[in-house]
Amino acid sequence: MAQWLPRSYPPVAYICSMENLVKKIEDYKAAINGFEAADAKAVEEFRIKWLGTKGIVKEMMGEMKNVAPEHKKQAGQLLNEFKLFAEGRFEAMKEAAAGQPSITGQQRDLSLPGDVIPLGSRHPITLMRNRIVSIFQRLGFAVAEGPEIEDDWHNFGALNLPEHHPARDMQDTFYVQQNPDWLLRTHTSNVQIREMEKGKLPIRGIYPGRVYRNETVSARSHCYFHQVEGLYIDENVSFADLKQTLYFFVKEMYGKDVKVRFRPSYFPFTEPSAEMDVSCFICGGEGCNICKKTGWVEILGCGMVHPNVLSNCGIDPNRYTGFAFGMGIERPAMLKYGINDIRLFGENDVRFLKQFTSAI
Ligand code: 2NL
Repeated sequence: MAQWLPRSYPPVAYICSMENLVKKIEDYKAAINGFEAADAKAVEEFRIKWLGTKGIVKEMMGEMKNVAPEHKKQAGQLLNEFKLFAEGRFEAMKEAAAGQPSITGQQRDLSLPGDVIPLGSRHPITLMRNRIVSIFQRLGFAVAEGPEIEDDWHNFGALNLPEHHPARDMQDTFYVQQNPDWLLRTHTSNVQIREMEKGKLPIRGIYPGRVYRNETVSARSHCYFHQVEGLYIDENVSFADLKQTLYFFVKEMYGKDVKVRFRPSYFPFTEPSAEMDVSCFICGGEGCNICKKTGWVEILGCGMVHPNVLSNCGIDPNRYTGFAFGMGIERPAMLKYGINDIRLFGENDVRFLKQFTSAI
């Protein structure tokens, strides 16, 4: 064979220019980036199309023979990079399809904002309860809670309610069918009785909670509602202490210009007993629908703890005296927030509840 002939014959046509290769890889990358795998089947199809034995990456590798020798190194690097890119996308899709988000996937935008977690809001009854309770806490009253299912003694007997008091009637109280001694408490006084029975004096406490009465449900009354009661027992506690404590409460709650009056009243568990009114904070005492044109709104009942109640709890009434009071939460909450139907409190309707997001 003649020595002068070229080493290969016929001469190789280097048909794949670098320009074409770069352009081709760019187009393929764009196609891969635009591809979204809906499910595992689509991921597998992606693998076969791009990474399979007859896939595009293999085919591109085959193109190497058409690249001029002086460009082979650069082309090899480009193709290798492209292969890694396609493999990376495939791995990310596989993980995503398996329900595991890939944090290594190059296509994931980690700067995107997270999912919004909707914030709840406090219930208007909770807002009003906290408001009342925190005023008494500042005077040194300690918060305590107790059971909503109670026995007859802690709800009625210890509170000096005679055997045939109308409040004990089935008409007014929910009894537990399996045990006639058990009932749903009708006030939070059961908590005070339990505190007094512990025998640790003095006692200065505030007792919020849910109570139950067998009432027909309407816009104005419900079969369950909320109360705050208070109790202060020590040596030498007088009616003057009761008045000053409640004056302070009213000024903090309704403002310093509000007037206060006490009316004599009757409760079996206090003697003497009174009801406390404040000058109407809606009309300022002029007379409106809320105060029924009287200029006064009743806000709580109170009195000196009956000596029988103290002895019932093992406290010596000759040494100790005390005062107690009780108020509802629903009515002041309705007046403050402009709520005209008591049933709204218990319906758990988000359209109602979310209106209190920024209320205090
Ligand atoms: C009202 C009136 C009141 C009490 C509750 C009480 C508790 C014990 C002893 C004595 Cl353990 N008294 N509580 C006293 C007077 C009135 O509530 O109108 N509540 C909504």
